[in-house]
Amino acid sequence: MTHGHMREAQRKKTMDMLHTQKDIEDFLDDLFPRRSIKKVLLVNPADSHSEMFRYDTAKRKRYSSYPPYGLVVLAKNLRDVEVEVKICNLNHEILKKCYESESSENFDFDEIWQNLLDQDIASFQPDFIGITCMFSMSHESLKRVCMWVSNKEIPFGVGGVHISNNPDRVLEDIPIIPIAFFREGDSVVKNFVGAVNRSVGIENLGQMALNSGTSRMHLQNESVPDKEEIDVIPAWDLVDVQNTSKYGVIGVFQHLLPPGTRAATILSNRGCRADCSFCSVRALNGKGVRQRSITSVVDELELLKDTYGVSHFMWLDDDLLKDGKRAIGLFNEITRRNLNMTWDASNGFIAVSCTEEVISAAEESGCVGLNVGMESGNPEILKMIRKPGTVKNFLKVAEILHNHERIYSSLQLMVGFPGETMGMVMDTIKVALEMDMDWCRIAPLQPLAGTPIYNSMIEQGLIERDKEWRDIRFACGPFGKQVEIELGLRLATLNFEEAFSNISLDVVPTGEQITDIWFYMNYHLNFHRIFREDRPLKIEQQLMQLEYLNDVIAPENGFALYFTGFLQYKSFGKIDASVIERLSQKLDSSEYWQDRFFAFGLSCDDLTTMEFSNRYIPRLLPKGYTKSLVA
Ligand code: B12
Ligand code: SF4
Repeated sequence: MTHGHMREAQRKKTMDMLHTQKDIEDFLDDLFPRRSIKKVLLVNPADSHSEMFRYDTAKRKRYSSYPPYGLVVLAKNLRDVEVEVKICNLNHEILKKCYESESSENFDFDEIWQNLLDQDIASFQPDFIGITCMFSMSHESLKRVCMWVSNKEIPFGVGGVHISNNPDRVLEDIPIIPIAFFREGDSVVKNFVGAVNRSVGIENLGQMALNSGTSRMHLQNESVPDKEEIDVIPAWDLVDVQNTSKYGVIGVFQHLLPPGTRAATILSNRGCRADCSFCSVRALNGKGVRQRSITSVVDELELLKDTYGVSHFMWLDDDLLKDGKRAIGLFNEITRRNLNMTWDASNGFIAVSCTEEVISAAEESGCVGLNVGMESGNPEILKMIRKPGTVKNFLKVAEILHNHERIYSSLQLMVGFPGETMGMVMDTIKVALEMDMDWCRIAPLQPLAGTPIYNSMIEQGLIERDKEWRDIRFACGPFGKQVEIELGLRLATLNFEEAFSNISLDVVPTGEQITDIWFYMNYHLNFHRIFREDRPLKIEQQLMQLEYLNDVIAPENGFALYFTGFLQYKSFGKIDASVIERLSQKLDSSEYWQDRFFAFGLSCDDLTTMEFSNRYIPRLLPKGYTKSLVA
């Protein structure tokens, strides 16, 4: 039997365990001999583990530092049933300690989180510990926290997107987890505490697995929180919201915010009307959208502003614009209450809902940045992935956004869908160039467990199910593969020009070619287009974006330095010597960047001669591509 087959057999054995109400009672009796939960400690593990965490990256505040929104929501629900709650945000504390440390020698990642967790457990004496995990990439961090907590003889459980998407695999790899909760936990935790405390019948338990190590009971009841249940203001007093954004990044529009801006997040709607085949939102939130009342949302913003001094927020919503009238009502209410906050929609808007009326109201209410989800410019791919919107819609939205220059508008793209040929990718590049948005956020497809595309790719043998968690890395972001390539920690194509120009239009690119195609798209859609930018406000925004890339997001990126130089030349007629010096050092010390600069016809000398000879003609095209790339 192969390893994979053994796991499959184990999965079947544990999943199918039949149980009676008495089995559940016995399980709870064993775990909670006093049958009492009065205090719950909620834990947010660090996003990464010690070997993945890079001190320098954290020091320049590049990692994400979000308030643990899921936990503040759960805390509010637990308080409603008289449970005392404490939140231990290990991700935040690690970033804070790194920021405060004088050097990496005085910084011990594991010691920091273990001590903090121990202190909270000792001082709070919880009856139950709930641990969250959002990303598969954070599995190892979750595992280490679970192992640590399992020595404390306090019952614990885990929940969140990662666990919901991979229930059995998580329990197989961390069998000491007694309880795994799935999907939205709002009502689930209340029923769970009630069942343990014998104030709620155990027949109400659901969305969880009770795991004894040798057997597992899956409790199937669903209690999706309804409109009233989501209409709550989370327990913000339990987290250090004043300082969260001080140590890291919230959203993708930080470059637009004045230094020191206090930022937070807010969730208004649950779920999404669409069902894109690569997205795991439906698996977590079910079908459709549940909308929170406008009053409750704006009350929460007022609280964040007045009590915690937050002046910028990011919507966590997957489909904020589901109902255009409501969205306009929401934005107008923010304007009417004169909150004087800015906001961004880093998580993206659905293109068809971005009408002139909606975008005007958004801008008026403080929107400074938004993403539009497009993913592909090829109609066949759009249909296959079930993306809402057509090429015509996308072009129309771009036209609307061009009338709102104050909003920095970006486009979300993906590459590497099954069956997607190089020719289809070129369609995406063409449409994106025509849309001429301020930035494109391009992600190679990462099939996520629990999504339709993941299942179909497993069936087609395109991916393996049992990949080790440790090997799971998303392509982009601070822990992503691309950063490692640019830092020289991962292998890269040696001769980019040769490799790229040999990709024919009718082939479906390999994984390695996708990395090069991503690079090509990033150059053309984000950097080369800057040569054509003439609008003064946009030049100002792009300079802020590039400087933020140079200092925080990607100091390893040669293009960001080159185009900072170009925009300085365009704005002021001269270029800072420090920019030229940094670029020259980078090119001298990196064969990778020398090769890429050569491939795109760029040179550090362009910044001293101030002649940008490759300004109009993109030098590199895939094999057989005869159309013009310039829009
Ligand atoms: C904000 C966000 C981010 C933020 C980080 C947020 C953070 N650390 O808090 C940032 C920008 C960093 C981010 C990045 C990415 N993200 Co993201 N992100 C989200 C988003 C939009 C909102 C998360 C959120 O706060 N939701 C609201 C709260 C209330 O929900 P929640 O935390 O899930 O909590 C509820 C339940 O899960 C449950 N629960 C949670 N914990 C616990 C614990 C217990 C004990 C119990 C009982 C219950 C419970 O109860 C809560 C209340 O109902 C979600 C989509 C979504 N709507 O969830 C995607 C999502 C989580 N992201 C996703 C993806 C794909 C990514 C990226 C790969 C994108 C990219 N291409 O780069 C990267 C990867 C980041 C990395 N580490 O490498 C995927 C899933 C990822 C996965 N399965 O691994 C999601 C689901 C979106 C999607 N399109 O499919 N993301
Ligand atoms: S529109 Fe966005 S959130 Fe909705 S299903 Fe598609 S990718 Fe997911």
